[in-house]
Amino acid sequence: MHLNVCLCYILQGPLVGVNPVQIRRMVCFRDSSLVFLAITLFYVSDPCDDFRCKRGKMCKLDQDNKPSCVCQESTECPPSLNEFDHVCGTDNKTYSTSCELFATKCNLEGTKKGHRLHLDYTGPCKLIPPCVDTELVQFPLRMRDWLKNVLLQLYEHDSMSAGYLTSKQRFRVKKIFESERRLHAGNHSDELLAHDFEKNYNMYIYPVHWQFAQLDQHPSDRVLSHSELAPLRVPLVPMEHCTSRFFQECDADKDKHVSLTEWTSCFGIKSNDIDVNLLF
Ligand SMILES: [Ca+2]
Ligand SMILES: [Ca+2]
Repeated sequence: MHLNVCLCYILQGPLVGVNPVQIRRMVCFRDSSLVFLAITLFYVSDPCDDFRCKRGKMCKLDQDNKPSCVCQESTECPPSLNEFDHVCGTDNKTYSTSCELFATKCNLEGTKKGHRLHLDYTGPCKLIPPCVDTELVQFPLRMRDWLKNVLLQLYEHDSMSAGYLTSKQRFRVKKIFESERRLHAGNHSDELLAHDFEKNYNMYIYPVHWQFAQLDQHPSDRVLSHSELAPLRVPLVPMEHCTSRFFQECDADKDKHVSLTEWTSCFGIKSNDIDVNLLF
């Protein structure tokens, strides 16, 4: 009878929705006036819980309860909340969400179209003016200055509540922070930025290495893949129309990856100043 009460509770009560495999043991007992149900739940960890799939794929259990990654259907993606969720693909097509784009790419796996499809930039597709040679030369001037300022901001933030930079990183940024010769954040002319790079060259070496290390995480192999570059490139493209061309040309040997040597050279860092120790 008690078992019936328990089952009834599970079917009708607050445990509806609990996966039955999670319920290992039920103990039902009665005291003088009330029926108490004590249900011990052992949450059997779902094999998919710690199983990582790349974007566009999701974990599914096969017949033997083993996890594997399968392509997500774009119709299963959460709907976009607003137009800020829209992304533009390299096929120049606007997708409602990045989930839709990666699901589409996954379902095209093995085809040329799928291989070529990447997330180009955030927001709906728009006309991006071509980047001419003179503009391309100016791009790293601003980018270098921006990297330096991002690091300085993190340093200042860390002075109030630590967390963004490691002690090694803090030590390196401290030198830049304390230099009175540094160009302070702001909109500077390209001439001034070029002059500052020449005058304060040493100050720019670490920020360029730091950004590379931030991106080189999947895997950390001293080359940046298209998807590793994405966190930097994707939000930048709609604002800086030379972004795509800059990173394309950074890949000097055209192997579709940007090596540390290619990266530092793009930012005007001399080969003698490439230092892998700065990546840690
Ligand atoms: Ca990498
Ligand atoms: Ca390359």
